[in-house]
Amino acid sequence: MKESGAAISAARRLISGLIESGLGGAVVSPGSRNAPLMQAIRDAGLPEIVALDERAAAHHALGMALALNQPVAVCCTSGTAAINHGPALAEASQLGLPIISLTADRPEGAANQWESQTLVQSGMHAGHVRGSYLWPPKVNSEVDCLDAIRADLLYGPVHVNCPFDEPLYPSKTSDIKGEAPFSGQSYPQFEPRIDLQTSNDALLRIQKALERQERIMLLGGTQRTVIDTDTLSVWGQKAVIVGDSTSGLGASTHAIIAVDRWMRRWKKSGKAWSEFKPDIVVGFGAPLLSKALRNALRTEAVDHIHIDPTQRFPCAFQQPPIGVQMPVQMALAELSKHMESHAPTDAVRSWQLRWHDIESRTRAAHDAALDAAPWSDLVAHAILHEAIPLDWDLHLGNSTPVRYAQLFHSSDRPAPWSNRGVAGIDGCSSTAVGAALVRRNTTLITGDLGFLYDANAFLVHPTPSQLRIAVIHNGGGGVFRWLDGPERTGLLESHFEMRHGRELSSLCDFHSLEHQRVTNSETLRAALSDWWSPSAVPRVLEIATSPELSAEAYSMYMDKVSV
Ligand SMILES: Cc1ncc(C[n+]2csc(CCOP(=O)(O)OP(=O)(O)O)c2C)c(N)n1
Repeated sequence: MKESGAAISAARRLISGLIESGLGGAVVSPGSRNAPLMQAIRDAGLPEIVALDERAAAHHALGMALALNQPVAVCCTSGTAAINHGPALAEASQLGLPIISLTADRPEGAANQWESQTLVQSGMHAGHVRGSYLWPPKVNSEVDCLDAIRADLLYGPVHVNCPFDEPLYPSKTSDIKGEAPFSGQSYPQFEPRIDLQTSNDALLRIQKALERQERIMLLGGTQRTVIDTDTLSVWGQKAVIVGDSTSGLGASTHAIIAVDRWMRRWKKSGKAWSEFKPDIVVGFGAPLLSKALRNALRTEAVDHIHIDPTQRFPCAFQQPPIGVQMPVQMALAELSKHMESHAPTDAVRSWQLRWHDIESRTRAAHDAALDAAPWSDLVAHAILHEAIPLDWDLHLGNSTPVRYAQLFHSSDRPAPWSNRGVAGIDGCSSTAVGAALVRRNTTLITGDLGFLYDANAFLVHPTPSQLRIAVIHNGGGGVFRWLDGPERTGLLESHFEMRHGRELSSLCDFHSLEHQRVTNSETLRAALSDWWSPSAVPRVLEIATSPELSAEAYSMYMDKVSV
């Protein structure tokens, strides 16, 4: 057997170059072709976790990158393993998160030589990454390649395909001394990195555009930076602030978070949209949860400015926006300096008042509407949101959990997270596991289908003990009862909800997760009383509700808060 040669040294040069570019950790999945990368990661002492399922592994990396604010690599073997990085890369690309997919490959041409576990990997993720690279590079120098990767990581994920010739292993046993990383329940030690920032001169254009308009709406979808309260209070004076609880706008007491609820009351009020329509929208983040507001904003022309450090400038309101390529906090802070000197006119004040009047009436009706609700998803979410400790991060599953969370938002709590970039249910648990491994205190509220789908999230080493997962078990995809349509197909239970009848406790046993099941408000409250106390393994709280009653309770609540 040849001495480990080209492959391992190429892997070492790549990993050390990436570490110089700020790489903060890695998630590796078992395989042979990626052995050189695994050894290089370990030899470099890079904090790492091991995850079996590559789809989950890439989401773990996403959660880690999010919590660390630092690039995180995810490394796998060749073949379909590499395709499984796709969903998390797509999510990271929408939200500008720096994950690096390192896919080991057979040597070039192997796919045509009757080699197993081969497919075309070079450029396979091109539609969902900032850049696709080959390592070692063929055209540019390694230095140029690493520079290009570093530049791309400012804006989102990259894919590096690594065709490796054998040998893939060292000829003698590795002489690394000491414990393998993460044996027992030790945790990776990560150092947070300062945000990388860019700027451009579009601010001048945006300032001019803002000066021309009276009614300004600040509109935020999911993104990872929390906007500071000083900036928000300036915007609150001059603009109407609307955003998802995951938008970073939630610390503003002026912000309208549950805008779907607002829209219902407005529609029932009989008042014309023209009374509420903004002249200009300053938007950012992932697509807004509220389809109703997006549609209303499309009915008549509104100007649109869009802030996005990764240069994604959607044509959301029928005309191209003015794009501002800058971190959201930075752009909003810069603009707020300019806005301070412009006192709002009486017309602007009364426009703002109209929005806030509807919002405060809606909020005032909330408690009574909730009190009238029977045991249901709505009540379970209310109790959970009330109880989550302030020093625990909150992740939300991508179905009704993220939508219910809008109703229970509080400006005192840290902004929650949800994978809203492409809104898949496939990696919500894995993302929370990744975040918990570096932040430690993470609560996830998810649905039963999302939990079952991402069951491999827990095939990870180590598993974070400071993770709490509340699974709202309404028998399947409860969201399909919110939609007008599935019921009329006659396929609601079988094809939409997918009533599965599985015992979540079996899955928890399998993964050695603590499991408890509650079936009403009293048992839920009792279970939560010490749910967040220290534990050796993650805790799962299964909250059983009725799908029919849950749909009914939600619709009754919405009716009550909107009249
Ligand atoms: C990967 C992926 N597959 C399918 C969907 C479509 N989808 C959206 S919500 C949902 C049901 C989720 O059910 P559950 O997690 O139980 O949450 P609930 O609707 O009950 O809140 C499905 C299948 C998706 N968003 N992502």
